[in-house]
Amino acid sequence: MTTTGPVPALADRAAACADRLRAADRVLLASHIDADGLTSAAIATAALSRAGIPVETVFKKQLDAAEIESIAAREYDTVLFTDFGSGQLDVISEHVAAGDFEAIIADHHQPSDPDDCHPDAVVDTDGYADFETHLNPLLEGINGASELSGAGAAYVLARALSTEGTDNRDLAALAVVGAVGDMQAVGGELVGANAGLVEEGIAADVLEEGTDLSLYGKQTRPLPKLLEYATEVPIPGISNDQAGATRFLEGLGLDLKSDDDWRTWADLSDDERQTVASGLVQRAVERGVPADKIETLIGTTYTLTAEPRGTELRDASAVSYTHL
Ligand SMILES: [Mn+2]
Repeated sequence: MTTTGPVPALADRAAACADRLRAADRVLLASHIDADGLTSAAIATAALSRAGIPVETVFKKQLDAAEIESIAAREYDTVLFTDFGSGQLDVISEHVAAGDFEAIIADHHQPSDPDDCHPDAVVDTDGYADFETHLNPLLEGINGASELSGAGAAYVLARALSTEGTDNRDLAALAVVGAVGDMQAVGGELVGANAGLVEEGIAADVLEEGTDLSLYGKQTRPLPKLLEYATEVPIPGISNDQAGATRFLEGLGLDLKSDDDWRTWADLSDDERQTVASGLVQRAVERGVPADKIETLIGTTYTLTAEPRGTELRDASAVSYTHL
């Protein structure tokens, strides 16, 4: 099966990494313990397991010489680093040159200076340390802070690990969670290579992109609380004002409860959401909230459609901030 993958510029690197992993009896996966690193590991372990490659995962707060030494002591022949590793190529290259393990790296951080690395293990790519199984957007002119995260790099690798049984496109939802968690959304929206991942997730039916209020807690918070606690764009008479938020919603003619339960944003019909969004924008304008602030009230949302309705697991930003 030949495919250029979701990020064509990284296709050759992804293929080299996938070939090396397929040749391994077992793989030790080391990943960063933050939202992007955890989703990176979830993507990589899923793809490796589906490809029939045994994998064990370890998480590290930071990857320093002592941590890399402890990884080498595990006596795995093949180590996959996700969401870190590029910036530690100086240390990793020493271990590779000593024959401690073969390294595969899927990362988006700035690689080490080649002069600091073991010359037998790395080459120089535009002043960055590099080698064959190094999957990093920066080495191909893609911005690693806004266009592809660690989870995105892991997803590109996962797509290259596709088997007869699966193309791994369902993992795009996790890649989007990682990118959002890595604060890569530009003006509330994923751009560049990240946008390609969103498209793959939509095509695989695991992701929906929409325009919506960009408030936290839309799936679970009672409506008055949703508005009361939404303080990133303070709206006079609503933000930090429970009675004011309730009065505002009642003034729009909404039913705030269904039976005895508070309704959430997720419970509203499209028409009701439109009513609330318009009402909020109108109130903000009337009370003199600056236009550039008001714009941020409405943003692009990424919904994980495979997750149950009414849980924060459906909302990519909520998953990043609360569950990881
Ligand atoms: Mn990251």
